Amino acid sequence: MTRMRTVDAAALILEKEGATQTFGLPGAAINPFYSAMKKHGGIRHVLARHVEAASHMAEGYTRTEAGNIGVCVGTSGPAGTDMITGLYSASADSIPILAITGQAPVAKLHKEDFQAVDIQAVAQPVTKWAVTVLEPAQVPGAFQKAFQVMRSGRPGPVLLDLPLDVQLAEIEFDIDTYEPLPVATPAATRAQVEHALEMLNSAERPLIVAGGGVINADASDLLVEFAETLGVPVVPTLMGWGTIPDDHPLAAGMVGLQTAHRYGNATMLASDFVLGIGNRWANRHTGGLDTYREGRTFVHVDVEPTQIGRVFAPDYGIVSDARAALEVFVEVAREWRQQGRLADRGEWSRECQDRKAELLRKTDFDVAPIKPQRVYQEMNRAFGPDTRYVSTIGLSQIQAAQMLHVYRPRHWINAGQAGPLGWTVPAAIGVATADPESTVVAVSGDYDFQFLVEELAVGAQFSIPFVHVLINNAYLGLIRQAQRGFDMDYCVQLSFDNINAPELAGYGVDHVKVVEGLGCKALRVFESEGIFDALEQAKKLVAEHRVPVVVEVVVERVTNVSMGTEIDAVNEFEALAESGADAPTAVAGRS
Ligand SMILES: Cc1ncc(C[n+]2csc(CCOP(=O)(O)OP(=O)(O)O)c2C)c(N)n1
Ligand SMILES: [Mg+2]
Repeated sequence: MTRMRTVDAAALILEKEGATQTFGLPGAAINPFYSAMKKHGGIRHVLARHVEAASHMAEGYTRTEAGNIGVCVGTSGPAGTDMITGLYSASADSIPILAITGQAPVAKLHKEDFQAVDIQAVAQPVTKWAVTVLEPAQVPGAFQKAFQVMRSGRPGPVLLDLPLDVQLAEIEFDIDTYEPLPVATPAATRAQVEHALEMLNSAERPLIVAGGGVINADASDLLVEFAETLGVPVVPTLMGWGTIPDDHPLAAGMVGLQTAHRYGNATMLASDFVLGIGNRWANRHTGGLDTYREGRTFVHVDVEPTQIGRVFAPDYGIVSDARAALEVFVEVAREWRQQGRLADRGEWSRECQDRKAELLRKTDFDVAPIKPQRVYQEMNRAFGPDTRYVSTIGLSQIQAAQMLHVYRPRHWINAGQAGPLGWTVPAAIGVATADPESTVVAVSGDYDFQFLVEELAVGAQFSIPFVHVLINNAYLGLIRQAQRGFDMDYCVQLSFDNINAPELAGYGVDHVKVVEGLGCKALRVFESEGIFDALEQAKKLVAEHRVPVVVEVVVERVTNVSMGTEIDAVNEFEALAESGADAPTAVAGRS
């Protein structure tokens, strides 16, 4: 046993648990923890410019590699409250991040001390566990439990709040014999898997819906193997996108009201059976449940027991980690194939492929001002299958999901449920911190970009390289489109005549100047022909300068994007592809 401050024990535990990348900013109440990080020497720290951003950076970092846990650190009071959006986002998307906050001394907690807020209570609904640690000797146990909680069952964030005197107190602690606590991983039994497979086998047009739980469990390879063994098409959810490569013959497209493919929805509507694994029947995926469920049998596999039946009662439910379930699904499916017990799915999967080749949206527009669809077409050309895309919300994110292609798990990193504006820049910083060698490409609308734009300086300061494609329509585009139902265009304009930049012709903010002022590189494009060259140039600038490089594409002000309230009633506002030439970067037909 060694006598040390609790914060020194905490730093040693972070190292032993493998969580050595922090994002945050100091304040008086968290300085002891910062002194422990300095003394330890092995905990890396990226200094954010806003605490909310630090929490999104931690989430981006976690989501990039299996096993990663990003840590965000802040002082007492407003730092913790600034992190709440990040904790909500991580919690909603089942992503473990550890938030560490400073706090007023224990004896001052009820005295309205400076920056003393009950962050434990505030954070509780948006974490798996939030606690103000009142006893110094409980600090090691609190950290140990935090990692167990974050990794067990449905993963999610934890907040540890450390009063100043608790941080400074000395305890006896032995890191050499410290062991991470066991992580609970419920596993499907063979009987459960056989029952589910019997149901699937007796269906005529079955689908597998693969959710983010498959990616969290690092089980994408098993999912693809399972689908291939059965010959059954796969619909990835927005959180599961990348589980199966878009150009795989069994990739059937995404389903939903917004971030969906025409062929994905048509295939769902044609199906008679759905096996959902690690998904949560999100309302933007299902739309109206009557339409989604009609004529279909459902099996739901989820790691969290209370998720089964939360949105609707499936015909059969299995509580299991996705990897644990898929191991048994693959084993039984292989046996059944050998025994000739599996139904032949050739015709059904060919039908799905035909829809994938035919039901396309047009991207090959060549007009001025630029139509945003063209931007995604050029991105498909410029960025390869190893690209990690990062996006959040807005028309730009919706069209990105409709038109880009994703080939690998953890290569579409999107705030799926919470969709907090401003998430993209800091999340991309977290992703590029975790994986500085692959191409990281952020996609934002102008408003999302402006929310936490100051974080670009963090990218410049710490040499964090990524390309940021900024689709500028000078509008809160998604909300403008939503306001059509109210017959109004109210408080959604971002346009103004910028007295310093008349060349922007009323588009308002001069993003190029802002970006350059923050120490990054920026390119601006007004014409379709220039998009591809700008993206290529951005890749070169990223390689040369190792900083964020923004490609601002000034697009038409108003583009109404395909969406609806039912999966059989998605409104198509724009021209559809009539031949392959209209959608030259669609993946159908490549397989
Ligand atoms: C914190 C927060 N406030 C409000 C919203 C609602 N919202 C969703 S998209 C959007 C506008 C996005 O505009 P922009 O980023 O320019 O994207 P566009 O739709 O124009 O492509 C708003 C206000 C939100 N998601 N998050
Ligand atoms: Mg916009």
